[in-house]
Amino acid sequence: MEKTFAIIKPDAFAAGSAGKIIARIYAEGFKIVGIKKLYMSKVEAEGFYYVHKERPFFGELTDFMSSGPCIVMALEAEGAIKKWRDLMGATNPAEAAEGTMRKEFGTSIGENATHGSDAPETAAFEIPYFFSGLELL
Ligand code: 3AN
Repeated sequence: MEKTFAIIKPDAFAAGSAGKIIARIYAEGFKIVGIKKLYMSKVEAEGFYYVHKERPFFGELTDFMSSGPCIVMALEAEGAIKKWRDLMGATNPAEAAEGTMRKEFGTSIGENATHGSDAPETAAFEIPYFFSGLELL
């Protein structure tokens, strides 16, 4: 079994879409091994997205991620990383396939409803950034 890290971003949380997204996560066969609501600070968002710090949208991205509460999750399934990336859809909601979370709940490339780890090394950084071992029992 593989674990991945997921976020229901501030746009989707504020829109009241968290319940629908979580229902879909269960329907696709993931186990939710960690889940909590939090309101990231700018500094916490910068630390989470440090790999993007040289990108032109870093300021916009970290402002948005610290603009309101979100839900962070650790998801478990066979091939969880790819499975959740597939369910999320393309980064730009306009290019995301029908039935994906970003198509359904995202509004722009920045405000795209969900986040998911893109590789095992990323998940290995992202899960413990937000969860202690005790929270994943
Ligand atoms: P993904 O989340 O699909 O792996 P990345 O890693 O390219 O996408 O980008 C990380 C996050 O940065 C995206 N989820 C998105 O919210 C934001 N982002 C990416 N490209 C842009 C952009 N051109 N303008 C604003 N935000 C962006």
